[in-house]
Amino acid sequence: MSVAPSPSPPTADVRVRDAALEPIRDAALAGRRITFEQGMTLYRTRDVPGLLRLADAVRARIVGEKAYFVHSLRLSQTNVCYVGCTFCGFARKMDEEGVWDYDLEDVWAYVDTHLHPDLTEIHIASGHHPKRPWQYYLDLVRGLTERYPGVQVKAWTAAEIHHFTKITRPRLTYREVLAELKEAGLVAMPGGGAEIFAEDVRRRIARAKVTAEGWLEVHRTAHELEIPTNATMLYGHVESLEDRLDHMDRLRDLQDETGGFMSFIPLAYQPDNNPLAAELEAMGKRVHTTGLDDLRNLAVARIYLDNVPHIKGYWIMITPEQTQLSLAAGVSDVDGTIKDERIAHASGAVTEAGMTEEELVRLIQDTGRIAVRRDALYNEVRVFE
Ligand code: V47
Repeated sequence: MSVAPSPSPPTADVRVRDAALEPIRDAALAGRRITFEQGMTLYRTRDVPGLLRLADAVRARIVGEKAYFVHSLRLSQTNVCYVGCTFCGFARKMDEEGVWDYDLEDVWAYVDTHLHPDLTEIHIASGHHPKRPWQYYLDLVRGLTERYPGVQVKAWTAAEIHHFTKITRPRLTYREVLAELKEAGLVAMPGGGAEIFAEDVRRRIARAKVTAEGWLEVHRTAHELEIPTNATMLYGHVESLEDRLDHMDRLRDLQDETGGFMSFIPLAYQPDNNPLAAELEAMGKRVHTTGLDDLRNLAVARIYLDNVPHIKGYWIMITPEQTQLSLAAGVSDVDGTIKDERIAHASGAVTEAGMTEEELVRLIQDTGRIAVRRDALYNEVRVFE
């Protein structure tokens, strides 16, 4: 399957001051692949303006001048989770204070509260619940699909798909779980749970989560079943720049095989109320990502991931202001209205939990780009001229 948009004509002449960027620029603008070493050169260059200009030109070559958003609702039907990732401030044990766990009727009531005529996508993000049976998840997807026609269900990370295989008896495979979810109405999968693939870092921050190979295998299987997906990368904690590029490299390889990734979303680590934050603080190292690192990271992703259609600036984690700047650094998607984000906010995100469509359109249009409301599969719903 392929979800690539049609490319616009190559962009001419991008000035760079760092001579090491010149061969990378020439390759990237001609649509030739850059190497791992060249990717590291992008991360290490002091010519950040040159890097951002190049990423912007690559974005123009791959996507054109449209910038996308979705009218979406985030649904976290529970925060019960027994995985124990150290970067997470969202998860609670079943008897802990602050826990919630919606029955299906609670889910319908929640969606009814947030329903809007333009709502296009419900993006479900939750935890690994030890007691909910497999049937609950199927009923949830089927119920949302039947009750809210025209609303697409984008649900569950590869980590949760892995969890579902463990709660089924007899144990279902990734393919069987995904096929049943698709049959119930699932149209796409979000990119969470990827964290960082590098094994030493993954062991340190997400020891009990699906492995890197497992995460990639779930997405490979989803793509084979024609379920398009996204991919994320959690950065700004204990990973190295090599770890970040290694992460993108594994995604680029899988995308060569399947073509099923729609977008790549770097997730800036939110360092409040989670065990990793306390660990880093004890080492005198607790820091938020800097605006410069956020932009550099998005720019490297745009140039390195030459086969992924969109790079997403996630305003919830990097702020709307920084997301607006990121539109000049390779970004072609700003996620969506969201309305009720809980995961990043549990770890101290300083943004609102949602934005209006008008705010998102203005955020895009003020940069001179064309705002487009899309659906979960990047079909255009409305172009704002
Ligand atoms: O899987 C958890 C991450 C993810 C923290 O596919 C954290 O369109 C930063 O996957 N700091 C959920 N990140 C969000 C997610 C996502 C977001 C936007 C768009 C899409 C998409 C997917 O958030 C989790 C985990 O990787 N996360 N805690 C934290 N403290």
